[in-house]
Amino acid sequence: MKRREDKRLAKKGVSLLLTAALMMGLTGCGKEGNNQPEEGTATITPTIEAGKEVTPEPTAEPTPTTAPTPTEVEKEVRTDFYISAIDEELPSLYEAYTDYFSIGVALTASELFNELKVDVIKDHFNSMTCGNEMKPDYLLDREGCVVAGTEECPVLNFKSCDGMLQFCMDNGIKMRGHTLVWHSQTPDWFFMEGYSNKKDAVMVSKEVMLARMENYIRQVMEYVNTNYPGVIYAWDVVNEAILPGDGDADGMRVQDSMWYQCVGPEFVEKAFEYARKYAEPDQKLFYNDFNTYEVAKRQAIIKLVEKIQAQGNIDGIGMQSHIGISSPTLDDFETTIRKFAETGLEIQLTELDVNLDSSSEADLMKEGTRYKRIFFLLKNLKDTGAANVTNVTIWGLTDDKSWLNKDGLRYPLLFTQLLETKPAFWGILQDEGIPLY
Ligand code: 9MR
Repeated sequence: MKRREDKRLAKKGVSLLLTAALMMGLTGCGKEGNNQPEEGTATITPTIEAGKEVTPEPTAEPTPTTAPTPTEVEKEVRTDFYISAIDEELPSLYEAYTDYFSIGVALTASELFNELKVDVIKDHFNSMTCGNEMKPDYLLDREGCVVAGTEECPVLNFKSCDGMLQFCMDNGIKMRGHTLVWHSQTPDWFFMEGYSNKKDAVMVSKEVMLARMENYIRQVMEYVNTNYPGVIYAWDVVNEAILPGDGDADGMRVQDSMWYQCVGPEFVEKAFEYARKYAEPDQKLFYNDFNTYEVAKRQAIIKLVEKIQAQGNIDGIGMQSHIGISSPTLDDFETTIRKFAETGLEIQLTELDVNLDSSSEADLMKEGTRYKRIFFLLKNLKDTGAANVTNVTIWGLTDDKSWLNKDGLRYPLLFTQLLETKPAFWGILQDEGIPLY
């Protein structure tokens, strides 16, 4: 604790010295401190134009005559973006957006054993998503299924996510339930007779699979809502079911989707029907997908959600938003949000991160700008009533833990491995030190 305090004071000292130096007009070693213009005279800054120095006409702007107060000094534009996030004086991300949307973070269960991380999580986030712990491959208990032998009702086990749900309940953090029905991270044996994992296993009928789906959704919702009432506010009911060009006329994912192959395209509608049946009335039901700014994909998603909307079983669209430093363009991003919003559904950015293949200072600043612009856009869309954005979730806490680090580090998040803030953090806060363009 003492070390933290020392570090904070040391940093503060450095930044005050720097700002004081700037206010005094010192750029080099600081001995020509007497270069303030005389009272009331205008400043004249020489500029270089086409290779020669040009002295502009004096402006009428008077020079401030009084010394800045300490408060003014502290308001100087930030230049140091790497601040220990354990510093209690940092502005809170979620508090900054209270009037707009909740701010979430995806975590793994083990991160909650790190007390320093827990402090940072509680300071900055009021929404959480389990990165993996609530997915079918974590909840489905194959041994239990085989022993119980109930073909239509799988056996589940919640030990993977109990701790995370409890943490949220204890700390007043809401959770996005991620994810009920997905082609990925769902074992093949879930679709087989006798829950067999053998090579020659036979797929169950559509009717049995729909019964398994309903019982799966029912049990997840009943367990979570009974044991952790009020924690989950949104469910990703179906994840990534659209993949135009995969063999379905409506752009559904076919080739690697056991759900499509076993049940047919209507598995999505059925999932939402069951989810509505068992969800608490205030829990919002979402369709969630990536690359939503691709035109064909966006169109297919809108067609799909409008059908479910007509049945009264969906409340929102989740834009995962695993994006690059310049792609998609902000225009494409905005167009998608606006088009999704035209359905009247809520919009959430459910898995935001920015894939960066370098950690150079310039690139980390560009990343800060990327985050700043996205949040600036979202605020604006909300302010103008163009879109009902209700949550933005960052897909991870510290850079070292990102799912993107497969072939090397990707620096996509808001905090370094040492829990220091990055320019991305200050970008979200719309800090003046981060350029908007
Ligand atoms: O973050 C998750 C990572 O730890 C897993 O290895 C991966 C496996 O599919 O899933 C990651 O989360 C995914 C999310 O559940 C759905 N959208 C894409 C995310 C990144 O792959």
